[in-house]
Amino acid sequence: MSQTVAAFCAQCRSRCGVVATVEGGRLIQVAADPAHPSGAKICPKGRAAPEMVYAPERLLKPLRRTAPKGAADPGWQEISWEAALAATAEGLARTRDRLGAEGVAFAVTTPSGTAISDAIVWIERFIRGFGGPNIIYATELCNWHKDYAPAFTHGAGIGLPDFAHSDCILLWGFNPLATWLAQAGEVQRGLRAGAKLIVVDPRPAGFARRADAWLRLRPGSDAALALGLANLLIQAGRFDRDFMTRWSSGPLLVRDDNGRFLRGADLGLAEAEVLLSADLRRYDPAAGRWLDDPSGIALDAAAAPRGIACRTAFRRYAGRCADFTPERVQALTDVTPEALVQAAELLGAAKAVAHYHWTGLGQHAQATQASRAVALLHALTGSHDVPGGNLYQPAPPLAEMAPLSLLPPGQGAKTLGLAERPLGPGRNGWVLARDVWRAVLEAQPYKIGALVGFGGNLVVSHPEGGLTERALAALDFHVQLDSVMTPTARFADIVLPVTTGWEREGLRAGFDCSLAGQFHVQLKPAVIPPLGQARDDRAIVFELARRLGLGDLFFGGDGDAGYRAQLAPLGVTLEQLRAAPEGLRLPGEAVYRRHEADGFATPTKRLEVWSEALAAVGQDPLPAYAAPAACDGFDLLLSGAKSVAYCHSQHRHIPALRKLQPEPALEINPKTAEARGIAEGQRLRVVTAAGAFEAVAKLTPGLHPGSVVGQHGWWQACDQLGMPAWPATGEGSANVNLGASGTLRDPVSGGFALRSTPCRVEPVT
Ligand SMILES: Nc1nc2c(c(=O)[nH]1)N[C@H]1C(S)=C(S)[C@@H](COP(=O)(O)OP(=O)(O)OC[C@H]3O[C@@H](n4cnc5c(=O)[nH]c(N)nc54)[C@H](O)[C@@H]3O)O[C@H]1N2
Ligand SMILES: Nc1nc2c(c(=O)[nH]1)N[C@H]1C(S)=C(S)[C@@H](COP(=O)(O)OP(=O)(O)OC[C@H]3O[C@@H](n4cnc5c(=O)[nH]c(N)nc54)[C@H](O)[C@@H]3O)O[C@H]1N2
Ligand code: SF4
Ligand SMILES: [Mo]
Repeated sequence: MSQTVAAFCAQCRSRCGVVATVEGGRLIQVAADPAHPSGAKICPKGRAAPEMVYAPERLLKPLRRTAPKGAADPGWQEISWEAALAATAEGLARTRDRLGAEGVAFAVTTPSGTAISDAIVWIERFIRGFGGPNIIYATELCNWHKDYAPAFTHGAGIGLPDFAHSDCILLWGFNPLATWLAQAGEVQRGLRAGAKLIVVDPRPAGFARRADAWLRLRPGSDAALALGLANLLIQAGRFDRDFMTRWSSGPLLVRDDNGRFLRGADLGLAEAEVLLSADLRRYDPAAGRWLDDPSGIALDAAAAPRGIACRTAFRRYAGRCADFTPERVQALTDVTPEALVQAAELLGAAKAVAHYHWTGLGQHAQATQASRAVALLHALTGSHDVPGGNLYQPAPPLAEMAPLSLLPPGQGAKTLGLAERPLGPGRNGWVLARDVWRAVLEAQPYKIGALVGFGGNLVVSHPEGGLTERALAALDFHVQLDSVMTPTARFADIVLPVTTGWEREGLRAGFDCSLAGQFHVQLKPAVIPPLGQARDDRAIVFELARRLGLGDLFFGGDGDAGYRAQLAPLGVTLEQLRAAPEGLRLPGEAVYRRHEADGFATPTKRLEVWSEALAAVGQDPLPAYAAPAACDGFDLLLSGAKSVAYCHSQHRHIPALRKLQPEPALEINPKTAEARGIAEGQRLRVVTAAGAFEAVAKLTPGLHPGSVVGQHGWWQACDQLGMPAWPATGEGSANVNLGASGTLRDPVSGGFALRSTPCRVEPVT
C-alpha cells in the first residue's frame, strides 16, 4: 500500500514543498508539490532523498570511542542511548564545574545547507540555557554579509527580493539555480514578465549566460564594481534623489576635521545631539524626525557653520564614488567600461531593482565594505521595500525561543572574538572556529575543554583543517551528533546518531522565496519513522536539558508544549498544523515602505550613507575598496562555488549525486590552462601561501581567466559506486580549505577570503 504525505525538503535554504510517497513504511519517492509556494520543482538532492535515508553509511546506534584520539581506529563501541546521554550530560556538567559554562563550546551546522533548521531554535535555547557563549556556526563564511552587514546601511538584512515583479534583477555572487531552487523559479517568473537581468559573477554559471549584462569581475573586487556603478548613476543623475533625500542620512553634514556628524553641541545649540543639514535645519536622530520643515533640503552640499568645514554625507559618498571611474574600475575588476555602462543603464532605467547577494560577495577580506557598497547602490535605485524591489515583509511571528537573554549574566561578554570584532557575529554568540581552537590549545583567553557538535564538519568545511584536527584531538570531551561518520565525528568521544529531515517534524513560518510564501506556515510531518535508533536533534536537547537541570526551560520534556509556546503569537494551533501537513496560508496583506512609519533601525534612524558606527571601530564610514597587494609567486585567484549535486561536505556517498559530480573539480579558463600545459581531467595541485590541495581540471570557457574555482567539501567515498575517498587533510587532500589563509580576513566579521586567495596551479606528476 503506498500513501502520499505532504512535507517540505529541509535540506537547503530553498525548503521546497514536496509530496513524499511512502510504501510499507519506506520512503519511496519525493516529488515537487506545485501547490506549495516553494514547490514548483525539486533538485537532484531532493529526488535522492530515499538514497540518503537508506544509505548504508547511516549511523543508527550511539557510539563510544575506546581508543585514544590519536589512534588510527577510534575503536567505536555501540552503546545504549541511556549510556550515551548519561555520559554526555555528565561530561558537560563536569566541564562546567571545572571551567565554567564557557569551558564548553558548541558547533551548529548551517541551517541553509542541512535540515538542522528543523531543530535549530531548540539547540540554541539549550546552548544559551546551559550558559554557552560560543557557537561555531559558519555565519562569517555564509550569511553574515547578507543578513547582518546590510544593517550597517539600513538596519536590516538584505530582505526578500521580489524577483517575480521586478523590472531589473541583480544577482550578485549568488547562483540560485544551484543553491536556492525556489528563488531561481521566482527569477524565471520575473524574466518571463520582461525583467532585465544583471549577473555579477566571475563564472559563466547559472543565469550569467542569459543575462542582459554579465559583469565578469575579478574575484573579490565587488566593492569597486558597486562603487563604479553608483558613480555612473550619480553622475548621470539617474538615481532616486527623492528617496535619498527623504530617507537617507545623505543630507546630514559631516565635519571635515573629525568625520563626525555636525551636532547641535558644535554650534552651541540647546539640543546638543541634533544633527544638521547644510542650511542648519535640525534633525533629531533619537526621534528620527526633523525639528524644522525639511522641504527642499539639499542632498549634495557643503557648508562651514562657525568656520567648521562640512560636507553632506551624500556629497562625501558621491566623492568616493567619483574615484571609481570606468577606467579605474576596469583596472581593479577587469570589467570593461562598456559592460559597466550597460549595467548602469539597466539600473538607472528600472522602476524597481530586486537584488540578492550571498557567498560570492561574502567570502572576501573586504566583504563588509562590499555589502555596504551594494546596499547603497541598491538604495540609489529607490527600490527599498517597494513592489519589485527588496521587501521587508516579516515572517509570521513565532515566539522567540532562543533569545540571548537566556545566557546567565556575564556570559555574553565572554564570547570569543567580541573584543577584536565588536560589531561582528560575536554579538549573537557566534564565533570563529579558530578562536575556539586557540582557547582549546592555548587556554587563550580562557580554557575550553569540551565541544558539542550538532552536525557540522569542521575539519573540511572550515578553514585551517590541520589546526582543527589538532584542537579536536586536544579536547577533553567531545560529543558529535550526525547521521554519518565524518572526519570531524572521528575525533569525538561520543557520537549520537540523528534522523534526517524525513524522519522528524519541522516547523517553519514563512517560506521567503516569495512574498506569497512569506505567509505560509507548515509543520512538516515525519514522513517515515526514525531508522534504527536514530533520534532527532530536538528530542535529544529536550532530554539533555532535563538531565542538566534545565527541564523547566524545556517544558518538563514535553515537546508539544514547546511547539505550543512557539506558536502562541501566531493564532494557529498545533492541532491545526498537524491536520494540514501541506501547511496553512495565513491571512494578511503585504505592507510596503515600512520605513515611512518606523524609520530605519540604524543610529540615525535613516538609511546610513555615512556610518559613524563603523568609524567607531576603525572602519571606513563610507563603502571602500582597496586593491589587495600583489602576492609573489601566486599568479591566480582561488575562488569557489557550490555544486547542485551536494551540500558542502555532504552527499558524496549518494550514488545518484556522485554520478553527477564524481570528482572534485577545479574550474579553469582553457587559455589559462593551456598556458600552464594543463588538460581537461588532469590532476592538479593548488598552492596558496597557507597550504595546498588537489583537484581535477575542468576547462571552463568564459571563466575569468585570472581565477580558478574550486569546490569545497570533498572527503567521502561512494562505496556503492566504488568511488574513492579523499583524505580530509594532508597529502593528496582535496580539502579546499587547506588553502584558506588566516591573514586574509574581513576585519568586521572575521570571515576568510575563501573566494579571493592568491594561488598557483601545477599539474600533479
Ligand atoms: N546545492 C547546494 N545548495 C546550497 C548549498 C550547497 O552546499 N549546495 N549550501 C547552502 C548554503 S549554506 C549557502 S551559504 C548558499 C550559498 O549560495 P550561493 O552564494 O549562491 O553559492 P555559490 O554557488 O557557492 O556562490 C554563488 C556564486 O558566487 C560566485 N563567485 C565566486 N567568487 C565571486 C566573487 O568574487 N564575486 C562575485 N560577485 N561572485 C563570485 C560563484 O561563481 C557562484 O556562481 O547555498 C545554499 N544552498
Ligand atoms: N572553501 C569553502 N569553504 C566553505 C564554503 C565555501 O563556499 N568554500 N562555504 C561555507 C558555508 S556557506 C557554510 S554554511 C559552511 C557549512 O559547513 P558545515 O555546517 O560544517 O556543513 P557540512 O560540511 O555540510 O557538514 C554538515 C554535517 O552535518 C550533518 N547534518 C546534516 N543535517 C543534520 C541534522 O539535521 N542534524 C545534525 N546533528 N547533523 C546534520 C551532515 O551529515 C554533515 O556531516 O561551509 C563553509 N565552508
Ligand atoms: S533545492 Fe534544496 S530544498 Fe529543494 S529539493 Fe533541492 S535540496 Fe531540497
Ligand atoms: Mo552557508
